[in-house]
Amino acid sequence: MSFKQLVFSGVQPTGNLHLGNYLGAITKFVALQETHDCIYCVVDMHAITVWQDPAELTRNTREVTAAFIAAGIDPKKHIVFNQSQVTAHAELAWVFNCVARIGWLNRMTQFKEKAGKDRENASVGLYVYPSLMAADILAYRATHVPVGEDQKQHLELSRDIAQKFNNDFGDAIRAHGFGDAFFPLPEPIIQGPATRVMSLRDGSKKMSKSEPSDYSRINLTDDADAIAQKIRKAKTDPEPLPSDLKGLEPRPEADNLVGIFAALDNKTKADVLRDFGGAQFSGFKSALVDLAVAKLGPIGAEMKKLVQDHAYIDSVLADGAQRAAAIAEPNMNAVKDIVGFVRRK
Ligand code: AQP
Repeated sequence: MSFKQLVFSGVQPTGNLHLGNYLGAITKFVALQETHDCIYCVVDMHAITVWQDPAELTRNTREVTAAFIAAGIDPKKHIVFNQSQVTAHAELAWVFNCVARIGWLNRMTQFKEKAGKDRENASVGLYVYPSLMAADILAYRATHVPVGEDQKQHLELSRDIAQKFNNDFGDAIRAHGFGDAFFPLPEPIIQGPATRVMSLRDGSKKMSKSEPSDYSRINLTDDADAIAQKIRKAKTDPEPLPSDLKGLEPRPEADNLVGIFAALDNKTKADVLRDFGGAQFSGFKSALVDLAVAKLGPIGAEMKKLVQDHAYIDSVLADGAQRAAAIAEPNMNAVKDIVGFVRRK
């Protein structure tokens, strides 16, 4: 069965939105608007899988929404909303909790990293996070999901859940007239030179919201001085930049800065090395500061302005939620029929 192409993705409102989120996800969201119908979600229910201060959660939800709009997402042509306003996410996640296997969830590296050594004390929500993520995507029967490299494993699990649902309920799916498969197997879109932006302090760790050192990341709300300082202090090695990609392989910090430059300038890493091969880091970092300030400065300024306007942001989310629910609810009703739940008609 062929499914209408539809893009879905989400960002958690957990504060410190950074360059990794921007290059790995949000720039892809913006580009896909030209070719696809898109649904972009502020995933507040995912956020509470680890403790969130309630007032901060509200503030961060508005901030991610402002970032989407400031980066160029059009909430009128496409859909922007926060997850908790559409009940189908939680309803479908429960069904998927009963489809996914414990053995599948036990393999998830994000849970292992976030739960750390004190696993017994992690929330149940953190453990079943991937079921909710599958529900986010499949409530809309979305076919394409732009994400950073770190979400690849969760996307594979979403495909496994969709496949098992289609198999387990195959007879009912056919009986209700949906052909051989009710859910598409969603495809990740993980492309370009910055699918895994690394910490500016340590080229072996991903740039992350929760890293205590603010010097490890460029926040989207950083002003020009902060961007310049962080790039100038970024860890490097003493060698000049290499002239080809092979030369970047053993040099994670150099590789990261070249990848960031390439993504910000819409180029490949090879293009960047053609221009800067043999250059010292001081000169390359100055060019990167100019580029990052030119690209991120206007977005940060617009974000800060938009986020003040609670009435506008909340109206975008309410309108988006209404349009999202209009797609998700019929799908959820079909799932209930397929599973055999008696429902109010
Ligand atoms: N470093 C990164 N490089 C490229 N893409 C990244 N993404 C996240 N970090 C990088 C992508 O951004 C999208 C939204 O991410 P998220 O909000 O779901 O999660 P997060 O940024 O990983 O933040 P957490 O989990 O709140 O905090 P940390 O990282 O501190 O544990 C996703 O598409 C993601 O791939």
